[in-house]
Amino acid sequence: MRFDILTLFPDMFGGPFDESIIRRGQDKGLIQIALHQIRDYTVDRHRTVDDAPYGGGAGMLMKPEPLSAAIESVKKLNTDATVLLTTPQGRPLTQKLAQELSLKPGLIIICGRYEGIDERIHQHYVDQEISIGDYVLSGGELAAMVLVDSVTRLVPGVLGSDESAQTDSFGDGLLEYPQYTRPPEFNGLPVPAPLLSGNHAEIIRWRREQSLKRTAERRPDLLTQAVLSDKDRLFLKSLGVSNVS
Ligand code: 9D3
Repeated sequence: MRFDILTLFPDMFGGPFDESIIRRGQDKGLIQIALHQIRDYTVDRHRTVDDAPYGGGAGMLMKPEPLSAAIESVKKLNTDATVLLTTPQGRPLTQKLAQELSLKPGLIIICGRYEGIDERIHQHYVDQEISIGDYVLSGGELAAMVLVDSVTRLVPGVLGSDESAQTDSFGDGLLEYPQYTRPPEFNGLPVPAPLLSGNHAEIIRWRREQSLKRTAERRPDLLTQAVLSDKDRLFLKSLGVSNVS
């Protein structure tokens, strides 16, 4: 998978992309990431990338010509790529969307800045607009990094077999159970007895119940979509939870 990222702040990407799984994906040749400074595609003396909105209002917009030139140029390097724009108005990023994007031949990601970009860039070039959640960021760069990270881990071969087994745990749509390592008592807190019992069936049951309890407490919205058994529903009912799938 090739990622081309168009941004006014390419230096922001150094840390996250030079470490850990994204680093490994690049080293293995499974992903390629190229950063492009949008300002390099200006032709005026002041290298202007922003302008005031027609109709007035606070703030500035990214002007269309440098973005257009940057996109046209990068499309030649990443043929058949899907063009994404990070924006608060976009489709919320979920594991399902990351899965879909991981199947694309390539991605071009435009990082929004200021109050947004000229609407004609959306119309001409953008295939999908993506948000990473309902909170306000200062620009699209951090969102682009989150997107690259979530997609990279799904590219076959990037994760080791140990790590990729973990990706499945999103599978039933429940939160993870609590986990413990040694020592058996820490700061007066014991490891729950079922985990020390050596009884595999008891461990499995305890973990499942903890997942269900946590999900009911913290993310009740997930229970309407979760894959549940009759036994799961019975346990949830014993907790007083009934609005489930
Ligand atoms: C006048 C309203 N503006 C400021 C509150 C709207 C606005 C414009 C640009 C708010 C944030 C931004 C910059 N954010 C992004 O570019 C962005 C973003 C986000 O803020 N939250 C979640 N996902 C994303 S993806 C890109």
